[in-house]
Amino acid sequence: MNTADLPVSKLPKDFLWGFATASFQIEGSTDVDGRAKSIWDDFSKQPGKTQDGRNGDIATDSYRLWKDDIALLVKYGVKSYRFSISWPRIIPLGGRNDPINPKGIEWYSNFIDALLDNGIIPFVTLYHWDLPQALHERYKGWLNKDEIVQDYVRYARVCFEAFGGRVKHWLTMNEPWCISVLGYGRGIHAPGRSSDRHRSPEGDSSTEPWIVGHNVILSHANAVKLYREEFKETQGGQIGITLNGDWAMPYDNSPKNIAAAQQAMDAALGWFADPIYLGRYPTFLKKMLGDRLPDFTPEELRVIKGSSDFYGMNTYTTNLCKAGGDDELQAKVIYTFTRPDGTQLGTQAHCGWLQDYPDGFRALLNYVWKRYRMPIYVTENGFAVKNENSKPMKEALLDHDRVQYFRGTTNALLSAVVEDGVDIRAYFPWSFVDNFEWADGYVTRFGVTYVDYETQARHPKESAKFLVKVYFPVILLCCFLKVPLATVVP
Ligand code: GBH
Repeated sequence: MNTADLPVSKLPKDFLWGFATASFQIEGSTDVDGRAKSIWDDFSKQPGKTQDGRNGDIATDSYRLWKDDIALLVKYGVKSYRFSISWPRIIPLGGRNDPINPKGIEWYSNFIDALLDNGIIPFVTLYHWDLPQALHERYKGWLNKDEIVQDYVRYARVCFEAFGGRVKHWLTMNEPWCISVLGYGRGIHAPGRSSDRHRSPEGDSSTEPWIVGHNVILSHANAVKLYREEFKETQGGQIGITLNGDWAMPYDNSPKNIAAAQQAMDAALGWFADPIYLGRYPTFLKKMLGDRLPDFTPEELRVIKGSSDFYGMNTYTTNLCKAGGDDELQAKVIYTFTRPDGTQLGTQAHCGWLQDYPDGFRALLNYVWKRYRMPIYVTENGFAVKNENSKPMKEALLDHDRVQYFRGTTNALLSAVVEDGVDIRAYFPWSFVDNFEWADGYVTRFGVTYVDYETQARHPKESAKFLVKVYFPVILLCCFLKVPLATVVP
């Protein structure tokens, strides 16, 4: 390509990059310093809920080893670090009239200070799935609109007051789709509600996911309203939400499969992005659910529309979509990785839902940019190498498939910026360290750093070296020179 023909787009000078984690997946120390239980503590201890029967009691021990974690981030030279705050450490019983735990505040306060002392910008998620158990017991948590919105907003207020002088990048929620569908539809995440009585004694998968999604949107939007009205002027930060969404590609060129792919986008990503950025639920979702999809009042819509300063994107893979099936939780679409000619879309990861397909990432970035016209922060993106867990550590450190994955995605990201003109402002690979992978327990590893769970020792994998030594510097250079990555690194 003639570089003179390229658009002038480049990454902004303050482009943020670093790695991402979440409190329950790394912290451990679940019963110290006044923390109370989250829904994941109990859920992960019920028989059969995690693949290896293990839980988050120790995880990567990051609550105790936080200084080591920061030292490693410094060694990696990251510009920013994305982590989440544990609600049950800040307000153990969760509610708006429940006491605040000074020890919880103190821990995150020290952590944030240490990041800043080392020149690392904190990028903070308020809610990455660890709801205080007390709120679930008291009133069924996210199912109860009148209670949860007020309790969440109060929790957000406590965090803005305690940390907002230092934290300038806030995410209200991580992946409302997972909260709703996996927690209240499939029942494979806490609190494990589902119509499937083999899985769950209670729940209704035909209504609860959409009630929960609705209440998560309202909680998010009201926390943003609070931030903008009472904190933004003095603290000057940005606040938004991050959505999971994988690229949905038609299985073939038939009109019904092209329509199926759009349905899949509407029902997964559009479910949350359309109300938040466009002010309405997608038509397809309304049609599929009828009055099982709650309505927003006009006042609520005024709070919701425009309630995110950016588009937070978590994305991992691409699905080929075929019309058919009656699974509403999957938009009545059948997903596959096998093309019509029998070949696979990409390299298979350790987990069934993930294959490596960088063109899909570029297509998704373009789709989101065209549809919502918001600056994009990629807050998660990563790969689990097949059988990495059962390899000896030395072999696991040579995570070739993950290196390939990041080679592809960083290249795709750069093409989206430089060639397509998409406005991308951050990139956070998931994850900084191997960690508690929810229903997979410790069987699936997503880290660029290997964690030896016997000793808790951290060992950088090839992918970490690759990202910090080769790709991130090169990406910045390419953006400066406005040339595609491939011209510099074949
Ligand atoms: C992220 O979600 C999470 O934010 C993060 O905490 C987690 O560690 C990371 O993924 C890696 O898994 O086959 O029905 O079980 C990513 C979005 C959406 C990916 C649901 C897995 C599985 C659907 N996830 N998907 S199912």
